[in-house]
Amino acid sequence: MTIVRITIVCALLALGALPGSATPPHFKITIENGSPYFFPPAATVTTGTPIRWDNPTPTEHTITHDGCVSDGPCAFDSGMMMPGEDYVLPGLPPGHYPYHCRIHPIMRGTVTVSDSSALPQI
Ligand SMILES: [Cu+2]
Repeated sequence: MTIVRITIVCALLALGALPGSATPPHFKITIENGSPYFFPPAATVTTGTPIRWDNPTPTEHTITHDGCVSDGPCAFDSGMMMPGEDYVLPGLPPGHYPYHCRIHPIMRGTVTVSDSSALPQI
């Protein structure tokens, strides 16, 4: 019985480690202590691609769409991201999304989402 359980766990781990066709891989953006603060600062993804921001810095940050603090609409706002945390945004509709950090307004980046049929798959 134990061997069966171990086999199942190993199979599940193997499946989890492999990129699945149903779940597109994350596009990763890393928060940095210095300029440009978000790397890459200008990200281009296709619709349906989740975007993940990692915060390896020792500071709290937010990932806030500019629309959330101007006339809107507000497409996304991570809330407070503590050091070591990440924020995953599911796929966005096509568009241009400038964003910033509420705590450090000098931190700015953009996400451009293109129709997946218009760009070749990476
Ligand atoms: Cu910040």
